[in-house]
Amino acid sequence: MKFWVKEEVKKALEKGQGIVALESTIITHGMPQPENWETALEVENVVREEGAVPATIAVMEGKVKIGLEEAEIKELAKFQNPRKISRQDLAFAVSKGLTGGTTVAATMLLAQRAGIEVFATGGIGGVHRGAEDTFDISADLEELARTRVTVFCAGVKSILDIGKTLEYLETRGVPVIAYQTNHFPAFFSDRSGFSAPMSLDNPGEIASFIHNKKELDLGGGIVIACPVPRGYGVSKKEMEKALELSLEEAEEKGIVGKGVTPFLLQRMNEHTRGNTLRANKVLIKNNASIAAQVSKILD
Ligand code: PSU
Ligand code: MN
Repeated sequence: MKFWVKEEVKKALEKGQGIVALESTIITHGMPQPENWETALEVENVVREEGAVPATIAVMEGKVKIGLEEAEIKELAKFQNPRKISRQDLAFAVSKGLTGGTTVAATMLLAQRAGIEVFATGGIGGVHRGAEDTFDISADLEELARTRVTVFCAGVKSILDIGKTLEYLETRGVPVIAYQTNHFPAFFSDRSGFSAPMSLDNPGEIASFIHNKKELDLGGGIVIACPVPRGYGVSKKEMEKALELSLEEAEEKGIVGKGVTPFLLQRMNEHTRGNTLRANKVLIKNNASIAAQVSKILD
């Protein structure tokens, strides 16, 4: 058996309770220790406090896990050289008995397989700056085009090309909805300078949007972009300085492919003396809370 569904999640699926899928690359590659497991457990608690059931998804020794126990979250967080598992890597990780965090793309497709419709994360991947040369476009975007899961995030980080990411999502027909604002958020900051194509104001409106999209048989996912709570963002000036330095370092070190996002996240945190990590912790909990509220009222 390669596919394990945690008992608590199985029961919630049977009873039709609200369930929120959570990704695990943020644990293995997105945050340092001990914040990675502390935050993962806090996010699960936020979902529970809202009356829904969390399902952190990962691959442990080649087993696909839909829902991790607390001890497994800690084990994953402390694992030496975990894999970053996107759609491309999934069959390989299972075949080789590997352990790793699933990206937004892999978590979405596994959530759908398990019957979970709602998923919360910090930020999704997107079109990287300079993609016209590198072709570095996250598999998250293609997954959003093909997999019916609603992803709650805080937008996309300005380490990416936000304009091109929004264009790509439009081309692939993925609805992008900003929550309680017309501004498309930029992860660490509540505004990216781009406006969102659509905006919705409360969990009920989101649930009804999901319902109508299903009725229309449109397929594919939905992005719900929730701005980082007021007072917890990182100022544009601080961000841009840190980003410029981090991008230069990535180029000097020849970081490419899967390594780019984790490297930039780590360096930005160092350059901002922990401010980006602090924002990250707050925004992911906010996204999880909104996702949980919606998961409970889906029909
Ligand atoms: N954004 C973050 N933190 C993260 C990621 C994105 O703020 O940890 C992770 C997510 O798991 C996302 C992945 O799916 O990075 C995208 O990686 P890539 O760009 O290599 O597709
Ligand atoms: Mn990439």
